[in-house]
Amino acid sequence: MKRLLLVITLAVFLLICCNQVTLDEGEGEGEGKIAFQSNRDGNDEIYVMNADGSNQTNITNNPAGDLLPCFSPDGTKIAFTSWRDGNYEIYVMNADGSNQTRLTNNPAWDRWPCFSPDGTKIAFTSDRDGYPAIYVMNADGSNQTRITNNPAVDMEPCFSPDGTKIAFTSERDGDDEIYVMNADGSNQTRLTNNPGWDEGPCFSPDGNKIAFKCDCVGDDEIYVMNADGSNQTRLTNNSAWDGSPSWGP
Ligand SMILES: [Ca+2]
Ligand SMILES: [Ca+2]
Ligand SMILES: [Ca+2]
Ligand SMILES: [Ca+2]
Repeated sequence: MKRLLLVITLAVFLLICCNQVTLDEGEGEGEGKIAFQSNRDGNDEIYVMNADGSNQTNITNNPAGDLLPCFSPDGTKIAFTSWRDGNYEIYVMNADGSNQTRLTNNPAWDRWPCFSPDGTKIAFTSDRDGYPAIYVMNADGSNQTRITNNPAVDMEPCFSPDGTKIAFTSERDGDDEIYVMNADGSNQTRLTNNPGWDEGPCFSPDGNKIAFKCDCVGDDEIYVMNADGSNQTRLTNNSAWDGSPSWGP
């Protein structure tokens, strides 16, 4: 159940945090759009819609699972995860669904793509080396490089607004905690140290703070902290599930 909740949390987080990008007018097909995942047509597909919910359109139309969309910052492309070739791979397509192209190609699970702020790189999670780790590749799929090397689960990469750092979630210290590292994988630093599951890091637009989710007090609540991990403050306080923080501009 925990694992299911985690997967759902990650999915929702990525859908929201990665995709609610307000795009400058005229920059691309995806301007002002929200990409999301739905199985309303019988299997998981990537949809886009206007920010007011109108014009919801299935842009993958593939019988395999298509999930975890992430808009490029200029709105022209969407990276996503698909099972269409027999295991999870990272794909990219134009914002209208055309030109769907596979970027990874190996029997491991490659998931959770997220563009860098300048659109030149995609961070993602893969277990190709035997354990889920964070990788970065160029946006065309070249130069796929593992930047974490811990046998525990590392996942949910999220670039800082200036592109110099990546926040992520790791189980390396026994339960999920939020970590941050330089974009090349150096200087991996734990930011949280709570008994619960700390997940879903999301930078503030100025990069000074990180929102995340933790069940530290018995159920899932949204927290915010300084980007160095100090001053962790609970923002929600109720018995329902609270998660998937996304920091607006
Ligand atoms: Ca599909
Ligand atoms: Ca794969
Ligand atoms: Ca924890
Ligand atoms: Ca709650």
